[in-house]
Amino acid sequence: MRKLMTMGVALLAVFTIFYACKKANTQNEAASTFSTKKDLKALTNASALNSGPFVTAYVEVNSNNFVNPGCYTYGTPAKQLFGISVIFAANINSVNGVPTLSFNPQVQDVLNSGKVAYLQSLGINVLLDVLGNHQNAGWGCFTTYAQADAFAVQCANAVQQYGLDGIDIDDEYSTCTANDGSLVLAAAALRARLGTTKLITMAAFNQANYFNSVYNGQKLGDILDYVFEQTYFSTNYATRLQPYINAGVPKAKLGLGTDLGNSDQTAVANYVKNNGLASVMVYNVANNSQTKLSSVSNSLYSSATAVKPNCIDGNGTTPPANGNTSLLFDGTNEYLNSNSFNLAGTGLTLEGWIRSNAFKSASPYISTIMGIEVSDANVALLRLGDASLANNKLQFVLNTGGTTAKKLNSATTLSANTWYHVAATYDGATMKIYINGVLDASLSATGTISASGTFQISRSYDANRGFNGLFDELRVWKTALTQTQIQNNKCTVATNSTGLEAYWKFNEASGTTAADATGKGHTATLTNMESTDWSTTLPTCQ
Ligand SMILES: [Ca+2]
Ligand SMILES: [Ca+2]
Repeated sequence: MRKLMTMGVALLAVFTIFYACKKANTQNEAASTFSTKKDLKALTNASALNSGPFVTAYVEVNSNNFVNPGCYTYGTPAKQLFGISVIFAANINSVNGVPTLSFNPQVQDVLNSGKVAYLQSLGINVLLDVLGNHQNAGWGCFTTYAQADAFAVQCANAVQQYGLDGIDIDDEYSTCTANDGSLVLAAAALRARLGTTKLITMAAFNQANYFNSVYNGQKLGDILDYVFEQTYFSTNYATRLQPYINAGVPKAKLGLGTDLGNSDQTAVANYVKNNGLASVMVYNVANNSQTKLSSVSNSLYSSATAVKPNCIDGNGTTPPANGNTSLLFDGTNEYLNSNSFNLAGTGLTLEGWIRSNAFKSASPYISTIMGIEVSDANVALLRLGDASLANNKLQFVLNTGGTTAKKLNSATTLSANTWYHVAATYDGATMKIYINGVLDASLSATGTISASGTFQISRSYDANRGFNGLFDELRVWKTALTQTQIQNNKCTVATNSTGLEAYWKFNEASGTTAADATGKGHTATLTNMESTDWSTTLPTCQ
């Protein structure tokens, strides 16, 4: 059907959108992250999906901007409304009789645009819906594992190339002869090719017939992460879902769909919440969906849906072409305030990318990177300079007991206008500073960290200790990373990594807040700053 739209015939387009509305999409779950260097963008934010019912956006990208799911939030501080956003849709075409993964120009544009990485930077999992196209090829047509695997390889290559979080199986609009055993072959082949860190979901439309077949001891419901039921025209939700439950799909994998053209958003969300289902699936998220999305968020989270300023349809500067920005500080009164949290324990890492425009030229010669500083007895701070330290040397200040903080200074002097990856760790025995992944300095220390209070970036103690330059990829860990971990994850890291407490990617490109990609709520608020402080000057690794 996507193909038809690319023909640019208005009537066909209207028909197509109407027809597509019968359908919905999918979702997924599970998975964590990983990553080879090649695959850095393909971080899966799936851990966020496990904390309760989540909301899935299904976006018809022929007529809607794929930025929009990132614009809807709820709660205070604001959280992203969607856990998953699905690109609708790629196609399965028949090319010389071979099922072939195909992208129309609109889908190709989304894949190339940086919008995938942008939504991922907000903690949203991005999936590609793959749909039949009125040709003799489709998900339901495979009769052997080898056939299914040949197509699964194409899907896996696309996931790798475009940094996606997974594939949404959508068995519609194929003219092939379908058989009930095809889908379990397809899902098994996809799982083998994608591994367990990617999501595999299904948009299901009266298709419970596929769920009883067994391959290698597994049924379709065993392999899929989520099944999204999408016969929107019925409000008998129990009847819609029961065939899948009967075929072995656990409720915790089921999503229930609602079409924004209908008015049952509250009823669907209540049903999801009250029956332990995984997700509310929303078709079709557009630039004017706020009111109906509010019905969903009010039910699930007792909070209306808000819209970020200068975001809808990519207005303002969201997102930049490459889906990545950093943040520029002026060295005077500009800083970020996060919330108050407690770093007590015997493990800590503060790390990130810094690029100084100029080092502090007046006493106390301090340029703050980040941390908590309440007093000498309550401090965990990474900065440049001190009263008795050069203004271009790093200093790691930490209280691990008593009333005096320990201070570890770097041996290396930093240069202006140069990006450095800096990290400070404490493991209960030693404080260390790493620069560009190389151990630079260390100091014996024992005891439990005393650092509880407001976490700030480019500010500590008073207004005269701001940083003049750029920050990117700042992270706080309640564990001491090893040198290898620091070296391997300088550019990006899984948002659900063990011990990761706060993670600011600064990829918003606009607005007055920097999201905490961990989902732990440490949103940082830009203070005394301007929209021009979002910068496209980036560390070279990104
Ligand atoms: Ca960034
Ligand atoms: Ca500024």
